[in-house]
Amino acid sequence: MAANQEEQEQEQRRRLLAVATRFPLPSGTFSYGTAGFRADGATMAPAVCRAGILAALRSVKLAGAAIGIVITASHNPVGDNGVKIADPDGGMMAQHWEPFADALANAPDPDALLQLVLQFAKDEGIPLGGQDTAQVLLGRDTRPTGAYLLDAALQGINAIVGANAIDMGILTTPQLHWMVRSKNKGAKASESDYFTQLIGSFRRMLELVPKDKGGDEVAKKLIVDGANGIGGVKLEQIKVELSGLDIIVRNSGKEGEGILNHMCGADFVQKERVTPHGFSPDDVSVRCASLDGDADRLVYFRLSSASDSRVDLVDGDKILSLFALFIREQLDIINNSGGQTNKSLSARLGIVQTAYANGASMQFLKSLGLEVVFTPTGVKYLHKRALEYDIGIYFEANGHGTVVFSEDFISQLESLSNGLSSQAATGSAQYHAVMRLLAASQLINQAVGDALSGLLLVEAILQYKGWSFQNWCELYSDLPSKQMKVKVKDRSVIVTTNAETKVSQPCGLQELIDKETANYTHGRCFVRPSGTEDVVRVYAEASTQVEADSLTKSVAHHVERILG
Ligand code: NG1
Ligand code: ZN
Repeated sequence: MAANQEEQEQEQRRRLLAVATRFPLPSGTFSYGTAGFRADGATMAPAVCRAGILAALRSVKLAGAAIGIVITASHNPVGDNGVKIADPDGGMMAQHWEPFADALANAPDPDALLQLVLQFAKDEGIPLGGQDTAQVLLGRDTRPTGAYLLDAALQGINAIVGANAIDMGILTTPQLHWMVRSKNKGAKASESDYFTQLIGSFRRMLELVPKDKGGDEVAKKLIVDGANGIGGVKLEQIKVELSGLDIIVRNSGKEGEGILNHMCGADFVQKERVTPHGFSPDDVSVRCASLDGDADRLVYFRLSSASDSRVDLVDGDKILSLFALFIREQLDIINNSGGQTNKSLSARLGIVQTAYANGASMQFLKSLGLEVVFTPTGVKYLHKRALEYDIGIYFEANGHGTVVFSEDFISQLESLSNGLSSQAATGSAQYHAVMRLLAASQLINQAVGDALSGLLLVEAILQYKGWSFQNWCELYSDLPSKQMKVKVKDRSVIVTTNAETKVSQPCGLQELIDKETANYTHGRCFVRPSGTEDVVRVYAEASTQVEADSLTKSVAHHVERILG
């Protein structure tokens, strides 16, 4: 072995041992779960440092492509924190690296960690010790433990020889995913590039609103609950440039406005169905939206009346339905222009949901003749499935979702738009529909669900359709539903199948769920272990709220009794 190479290998070993010694492991086990490692922020430094090592290794493995690290615990309480890794396309880290992520995070001592890395590098053919072999972009949200954990991640990255860490600052989760994706496409990838793309494509969408629609009929006022997180801060920064909208941000994260995700934010509004902190009876009938703490979830709502705190909710399923209607309409205009069917564009449109999607949304989408498929919970599953279509739309009921377009479909759109403009057909309905789809593909964040870009797409579509919040709400009526958490000794005892709709273990539990469900009209119920919290989740739907509550309660009772 060349002396130089041997020296570098020595250096690599030394750095790994040193960093692992600096961050001894606390008690408890880390599991990569649905969305990375999460725990009490004060205990997270070792896991975050190891995630830094992991991200750098992944970049080396992928020939120096940029990898992302986001430090956030999303909609969870302010004291929690977490870390997750973005792959070069801006999506979640490939699932086959998760077992290594778990092993690395739980390696009991520095020597075990070193051996694990060396063995993994050998098995995966990762060349260690080179120059400029890895780049990792980092972002974090506004949590108080963020800066301290960012430092742990930097130390982890720098423990891999040849790795470069680039701190992108305090960002929404989807901004960092977008930056990773853009950088690897060779495109501009700064925050101002992100804003330019969002604002520019939103404007183009509004310019394409037919003159007889939109206008004054659609209320311009929108109140946004920023969950006292980073999304509100970013929205405040760009709102003056969003002509056509009059945005007011509440729970904006400013000193004294409240606590991150506490009694506010998308998770709170979707689960509790009551007005978030900071809203008053004066807001009745105004269109409102709620983001979560890291701005990758979005729901809409309206105060039902001045006398109580309940809201009319528009969840992820209804956002998805709005997007699906809009995209289908544009495809129909393109293919059936002028009354004659003249298929210019072939596009497979697919809808991806999870078991938490309200049954009424699934019925509605199927009644439109759309292809609807289901995956387990977690955007990593939904996103992957959506990529199988020319246009894939996915959403979780909680408001996390986006639209992905295949490269082939985008090139078809671009050549169609070129063809139409050379035929001097830029005034045609067909051309406008093509341009709307192109603008939507720029506006929506194709890397990951993004509350800010999703909100602007919703607003543009409402204007295009000339729809009020009420029109949108009335697309279909949600079936009453209920979700509960059950604390158990070991949630991993529950094993599910059929996109998590059936329990295969422990034996007998599914029979009990079936028996309870059979007592209710339109009853549907399933249980699954959470991938982010130490709980089992129980979800049920039925024809009335009282019945949905009672079905959830009786099944939760069985879970408690069997696993408690
Ligand atoms: P878990 O804890 O696995 O249910 C929750 C959400 C997911 C997803 C992840 C990541 C529900 C029922 N589950 O996962 O949809 O958003 O968090 O944040 O909303
Ligand atoms: Zn989130």
